[in-house]
Amino acid sequence: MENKFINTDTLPFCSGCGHSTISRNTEKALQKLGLGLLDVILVTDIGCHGIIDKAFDSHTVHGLHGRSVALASGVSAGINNPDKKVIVFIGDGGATIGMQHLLDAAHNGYNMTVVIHNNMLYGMTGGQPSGFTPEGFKTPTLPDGAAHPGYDICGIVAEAGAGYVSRITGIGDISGQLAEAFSRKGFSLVEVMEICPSYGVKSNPGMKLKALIEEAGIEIKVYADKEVPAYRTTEHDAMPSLLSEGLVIEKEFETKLDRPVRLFLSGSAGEGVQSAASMFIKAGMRCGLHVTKKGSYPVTVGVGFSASNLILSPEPILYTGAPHPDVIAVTSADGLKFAKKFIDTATEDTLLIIDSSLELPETRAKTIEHHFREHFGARNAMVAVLYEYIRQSGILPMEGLHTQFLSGHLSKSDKLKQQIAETFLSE
Ligand SMILES: Cc1ncc(C[n+]2csc(CCOP(=O)(O)OP(=O)(O)O)c2C)c(N)n1
Ligand code: SF4
Repeated sequence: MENKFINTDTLPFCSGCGHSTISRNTEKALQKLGLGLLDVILVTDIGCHGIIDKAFDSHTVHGLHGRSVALASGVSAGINNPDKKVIVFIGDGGATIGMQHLLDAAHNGYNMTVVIHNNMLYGMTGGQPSGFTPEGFKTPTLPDGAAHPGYDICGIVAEAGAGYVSRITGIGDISGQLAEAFSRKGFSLVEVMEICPSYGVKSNPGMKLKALIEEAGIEIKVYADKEVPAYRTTEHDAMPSLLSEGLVIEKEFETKLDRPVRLFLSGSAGEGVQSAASMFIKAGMRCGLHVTKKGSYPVTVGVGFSASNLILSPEPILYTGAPHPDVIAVTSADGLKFAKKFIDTATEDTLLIIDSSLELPETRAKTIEHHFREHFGARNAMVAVLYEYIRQSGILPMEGLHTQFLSGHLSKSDKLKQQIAETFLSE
């Protein structure tokens, strides 16, 4: 079977880790159900199991430890579409930390399937015991073994009102059991018993999963299988759309752009990088293009770098950000430092547009240098870079860019308007 959801043959787990079994069988189960990439939203938690999200080509959201169910509840209520499949991957550690969220999600019947990766310990941090560690099970930090049995989470969520709950052993083909849970509307949960070879087996030499489950009295069974009304967000509960009317920009101009173009703009906080980026993508929208913008800046938003990763494309764009931009624009020393990783890996096809005040780094990219800061001021350097790029590339009509510029707050400066007119519009 060819992979549809998982984009790699090399999963990021230790050899023999039960997380691999779950990931591979999730792929299989989703295919069995005929779901498409855009039908699935995978919400992952912190922990080894959570690092799978980069290998998943569907929508993914990665949250704080123990909070993936809470996040998924918001996602589920927000999209309010039972035909979309929200899947939560969480460890036994995360499920211990966020148990209340599990109860609430089950109680409210939020549309999601939670897959608990129960390897009976906190894997990523070296094997501390969780609330699910069975009595007598040893971990690196609990060499004498757990003093109490772990929580029976299946019994607890079934009691809280979940429609479908099962505990299974994560060995062999478990795609059928996963598909059963994925096919349910409302809240469903599968607890998969598995092992962490790196810490679980090491602390319990000779351990066999099936024998351990049996000796600990952990029941492998379906705990709940009933019709429960799924949660529906009512108009009263619904949040107003985040898509403000002001963001609807009608097509006014034609463009000759026939393939995606990815730009990485990198400058300093407070120097208008984000505003310039917004102006540019809105100009793209005026030309009927699809656009994305992903901003990056330190949490201390007033200092350091400010960068924006843009994509403009004649086709719909299914992601934000681009690891290999076609154009790198750098207007300050902070920006140069932050853009280093892109400049270092640039190819002969990349265009680097850089302010002349900066030391030109070694790069394979074609380079345009200009005194943007000196001529336009630090605050307007990135706008000028984008005008220069349009002048040289012609990917958008200058008229489209200028119309957007005049409608935005950047154009409030008469001096800048005049400089732009003189430099870019005079020919
Ligand atoms: C609130 C919080 N506490 C502790 C941590 C540190 N931490 C990161 S991963 C992890 C262990 C994860 O264990 P589990 O959820 O069982 O997943 P696994 O690694 O076994 O897949 C811990 C404790 C954290 N990131 N956040
Ligand atoms: S440390 Fe354990 S849980 Fe983490 S990937 Fe390795 S085997 Fe799996």
